[in-house]
Amino acid sequence: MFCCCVSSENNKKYAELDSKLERKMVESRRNYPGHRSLKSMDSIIMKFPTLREGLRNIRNVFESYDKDRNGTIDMEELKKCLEELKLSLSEEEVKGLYGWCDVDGSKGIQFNEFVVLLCLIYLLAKPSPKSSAESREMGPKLVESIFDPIAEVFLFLDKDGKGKLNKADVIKTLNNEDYPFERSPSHVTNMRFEEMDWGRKGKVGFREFLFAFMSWVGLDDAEDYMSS
Ligand SMILES: [Ca+2]
Ligand SMILES: [Ca+2]
Repeated sequence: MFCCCVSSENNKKYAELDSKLERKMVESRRNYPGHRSLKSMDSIIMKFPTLREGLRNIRNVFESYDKDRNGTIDMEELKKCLEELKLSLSEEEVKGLYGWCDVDGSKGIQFNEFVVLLCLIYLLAKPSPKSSAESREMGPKLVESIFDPIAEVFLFLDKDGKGKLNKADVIKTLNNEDYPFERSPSHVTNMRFEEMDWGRKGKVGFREFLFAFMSWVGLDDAEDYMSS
């Protein structure tokens, strides 16, 4: 019974984070004009090698903060990491995001969860582009260079601009006659959407999108963490 209360408390917290992120994605349309220059899935696939490179850099960050080398980042390790990357959120918020991104419930953050967590913290903690203009240290630049383009892909797919992806729009974009996504038949694009749509609600938030997008981009060492 105790467990039950804790999980409904968490569910409430996660629902709040979900709507916060949704609002953030709506607001972000102004901050990321780059999504308007994306024309097709092809123009997105062209970015995959750069994104893969960025993910490799984040993997190095992950490994350098996993001090006890157990393959996961715990709360203490995360705090140090956020300090150095100059990403600031309240402790409460970081805890909420930590649980929200620990999707396998292992109580530790593996690499793919870490990428999502870092990206959400970056988006939710990010001040307006103008006020952050003076801080261009290596850390923030590393996260910007990978997460800004990924946010643009999401905004490109979010055709109605409501902060969530809806099935009809995504399938239409992936099946664009001029640029079919990997020339996939429609059942494959359907599957692509379902990979993201965990709750089977026909709507996908940025967090679910990120997990799926990382596997689309692929990593050389993807098996290391996908199978673990
Ligand atoms: Ca660790
Ligand atoms: Ca985990």
